[in-house]
Amino acid sequence: MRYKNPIIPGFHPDPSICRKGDDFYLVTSSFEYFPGVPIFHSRDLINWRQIGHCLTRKSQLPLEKAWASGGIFAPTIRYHGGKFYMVTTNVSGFGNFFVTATDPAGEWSDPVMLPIGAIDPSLFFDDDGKVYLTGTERVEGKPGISQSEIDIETGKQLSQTKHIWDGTGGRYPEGPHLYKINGMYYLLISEGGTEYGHYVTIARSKSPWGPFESCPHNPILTHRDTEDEIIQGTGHADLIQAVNGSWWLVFLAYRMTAPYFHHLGRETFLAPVSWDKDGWPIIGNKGRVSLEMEADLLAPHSFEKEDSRDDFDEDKLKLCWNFLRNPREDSWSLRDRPSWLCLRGLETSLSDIGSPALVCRRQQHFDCQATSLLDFKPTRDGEEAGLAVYVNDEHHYEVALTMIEGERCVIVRRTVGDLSAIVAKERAQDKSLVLQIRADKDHYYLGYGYNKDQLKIIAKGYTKLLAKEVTFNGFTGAMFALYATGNGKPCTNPAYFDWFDYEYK
Ligand code: 6LW
Repeated sequence: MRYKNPIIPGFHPDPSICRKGDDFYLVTSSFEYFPGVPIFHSRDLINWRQIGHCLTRKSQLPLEKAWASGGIFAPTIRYHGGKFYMVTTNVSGFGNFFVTATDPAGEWSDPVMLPIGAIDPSLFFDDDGKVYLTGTERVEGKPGISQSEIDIETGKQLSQTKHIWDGTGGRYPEGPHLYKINGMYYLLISEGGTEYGHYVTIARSKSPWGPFESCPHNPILTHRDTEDEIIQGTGHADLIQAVNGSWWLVFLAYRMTAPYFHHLGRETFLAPVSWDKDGWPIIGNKGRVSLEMEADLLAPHSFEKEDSRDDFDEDKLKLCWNFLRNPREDSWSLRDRPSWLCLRGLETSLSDIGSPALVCRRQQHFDCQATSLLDFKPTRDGEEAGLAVYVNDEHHYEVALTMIEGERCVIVRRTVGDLSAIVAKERAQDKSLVLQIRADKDHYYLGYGYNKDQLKIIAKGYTKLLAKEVTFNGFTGAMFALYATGNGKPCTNPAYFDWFDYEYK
């Protein structure tokens, strides 16, 4: 049977997966966004539904100091002894820690701190009760994969941190996971860096400490040096075995819109795994994957399709919504005007590193459109509310209602690096506005109107100017954002959004 990749589209990098009975759970990294570490559930590895976040409290996820693409790097999720464990790194906060839960939908525990300086931490629970913490850290000056034994109740190290493998010679050996398969310890990592040179390698040993013997057909997965292949950057993988004994690999990759640009971020992909006669894994089509793949799939288990429209009728935000860093609780409300989202613009703007009055959701499709109805009465120049496609503080396009020289206007502003300009401006009537950003592979089209059926585009911009290749080492991807700002001073009036539509082809 055939299935489509990515299995979780849009900015969902660094996937890690575990299984409890017939249920699979998968987490991804979330960087400067709050809540952190979204968690998904599936019964067939193809259909996934978000069930929550692992980090929902500021005490678990302080992001005040998070730069663009700082915050939460790669997580690992494991299930052992009736408990779920999620371990990760807050590179802009308190470093490495894990949280636990009996219900993966949460709430998750307070952080248990880990005294290591790594990124990409992973946990392995051995049959003898020992627990190993594996990560990416220089040990005795050697870059590569590090490991120590820990007390899983306290996080305390029970051994020195040792260097256990540095891969096959690629730069940045990272993203390690240890497994025990048929009595052998397998160590899966990525090398080459999370760009076009990314690749997955594996090694094995009779001991969890090594020495590790490298797989003779490493790299087991890569798209480096491929031509005419829109899937690029394959790496950062995690192995999982289903109840029926079949093996699978989840990993990150990205889809280019054209050589060599991608703006949706690194997405979660799936490949079937077979094993050769010597007990080494073969991934997908001999280390290659595609947008449509053939596999002996598990029994299908689909979920009800999410509504494209959010009417903000509930007393809490849907799981798809995120804040930038830790939100000021007085900057947003679902109670101020029932069935409307209220955003109270702060001095913080979209081009500041901070937490503006903003909620955002991932753009998950090349061809899609985001639409929202706004009721806002700016009373001072600089007060602004609108709809943006946002990658970071230096890369965003927005269509917004503002006041300029005392006049109520609709504008489109485009910010790319150190260039920022209002590229369209029209007088606005004193009534609610419908704002829309439509996207195809190459452009965003920004427009407005006074009812959804009569919208007009007033500007457009290249998607590639919001691509990772332009945004300087961004680890995230395009987000559609509702926002309000006073651009240096708090707004006098709140902005109210009645509904938000995310539609795709
Ligand atoms: C992650 C590292 C990587 O921690 O990029 O692709 C870093 N892999 O393993 C951020 O996603």
